[in-house]
Amino acid sequence: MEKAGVVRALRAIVGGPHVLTEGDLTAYEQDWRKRERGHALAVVRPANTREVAEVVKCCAAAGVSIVPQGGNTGMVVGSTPDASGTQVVLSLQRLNRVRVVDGANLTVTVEAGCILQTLQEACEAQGFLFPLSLAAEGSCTIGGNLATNAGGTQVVRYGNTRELCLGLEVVTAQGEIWDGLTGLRKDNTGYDLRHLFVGSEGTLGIITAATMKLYPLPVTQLTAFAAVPSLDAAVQLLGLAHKHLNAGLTGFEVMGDFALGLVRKHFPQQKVPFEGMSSYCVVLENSDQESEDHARQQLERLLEAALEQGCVLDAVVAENLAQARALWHIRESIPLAQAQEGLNIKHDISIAVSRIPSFVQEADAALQVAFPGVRLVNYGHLGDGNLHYNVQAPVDADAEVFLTTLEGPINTLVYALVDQYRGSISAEHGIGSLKRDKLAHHKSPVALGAMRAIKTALDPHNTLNPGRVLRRE
Ligand code: FAD
Ligand code: 2HG
Ligand code: ZN
Repeated sequence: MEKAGVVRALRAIVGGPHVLTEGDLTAYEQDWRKRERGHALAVVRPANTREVAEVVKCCAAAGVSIVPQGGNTGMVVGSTPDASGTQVVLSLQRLNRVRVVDGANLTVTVEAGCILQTLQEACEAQGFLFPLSLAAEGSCTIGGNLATNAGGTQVVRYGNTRELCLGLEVVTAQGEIWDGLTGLRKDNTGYDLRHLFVGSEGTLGIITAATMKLYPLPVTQLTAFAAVPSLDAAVQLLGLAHKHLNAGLTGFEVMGDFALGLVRKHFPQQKVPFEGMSSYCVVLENSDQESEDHARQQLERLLEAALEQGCVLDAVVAENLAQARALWHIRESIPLAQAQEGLNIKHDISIAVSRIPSFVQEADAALQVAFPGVRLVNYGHLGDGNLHYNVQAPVDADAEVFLTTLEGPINTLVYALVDQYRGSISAEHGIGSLKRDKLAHHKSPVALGAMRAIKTALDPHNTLNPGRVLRRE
């Protein structure tokens, strides 16, 4: 079918106004990091699961490939079309209802295009916590979170999106609908399809709804911001925090001094504590079901022990919610400050927590020898062993030229070291197209073979997000 025929057929399914072919489509065609700008045959915005299934059938019959898209906040160029003008962007934005908050079973069933923050607020309004939290929560969608198995800042206590997911509704590459929304916590009836679709980045099926776990709202949440003398000390502090706070430890983030310097530079209205005092700072959170006094006592005991052991130089504990938000806001502003500073190279890596300090020491030294002047923006979810070990061009270099010439060699150096440490080259952002060719080098042939077999079995005609995660065959 020629292009006009496909557009006509799609309009018949979702209605004319929801098939976009003209005007400014930047929000759908360019990735958040501005790494690539594609061109879509059309952007299609179905209203419900049935329409998604019809759109998929229509595209499959016409041999048109589909790029599923949620909030388009992904970090690895996975949700935008290629430059061919032949792919349909299937936006889930209109499937945005919270279907049911089921307090009796501590679950929420929600449609894929629901904005994460909207979901958090809907659950909170009914007295429940939906704990997934990331700086993009005002624009990313729960479907995108599931498709990337997003992490964020509460993983140390609640796990990543996969661990929060009890069931899915999915439209397959053939346009069939799989209803797996039972919400059961135990169901060992063969292969768990949910785990195939979570983290599959739109390559195996289109997630249209999900049933997720809920938790009771904590009685209180206290946030501390601490200057630590070294990364080693941050790891030592993490050990103490586990011991003193146990399940109360709901966040533990590390931030290098250069990363915090970018926040000071680009968001001068924010008050970032401890300037010039230390090479790293930590933000940590204690959630408690007892009382604010209890939580404060626990936190103070932890910080006293840490000061005594020399793994904290100084610390502040937020006095109220506004102060806590301001401290978290500093951490959450780092990716935005980095974007303001210019194009950069991201390494979203995970390594066993105890080995992170020696990894960073080796990587910092090797990068400065091989690429003098590079600026290292190191921060992340230390509680999960997940660093954003990012590289910014030297101060007077052209960032675009820097990336074109040095991204490959810099990635090779960093990822070789990640392999030596038996780490992962993608802790939470996924593979998309940016890391696809690296995956082929860093994943075992056995695992890659199994992944290809799964893709071929579920999507034999490569309709769904072709060329993402795995190379097109
Ligand atoms: P999109 O970007 O639209 O899509 C991401 C991938 O999922 C694409 O491959 C797309 O095809 C696929 N997809 C989207 N929706 C569906 C669906 N319904 N069915 C099937 N496939 C689908 N990530 C983290 O893990 N942790 C963080 O702390 C974090 N912080 C961030 C902070 C900022 C400021 C920004 C900009 C991003 C951050 N991210 C983080 C990355 C990003 O927000 C997450 O990957 C998020 O889960 C993507 O959701 P989205 O709705 O924007 O998905
Ligand atoms: C975060 O933790 C995000 O802030 C973004 O995962 C990381 O920009 C990055 O490198
Ligand atoms: Zn992150």
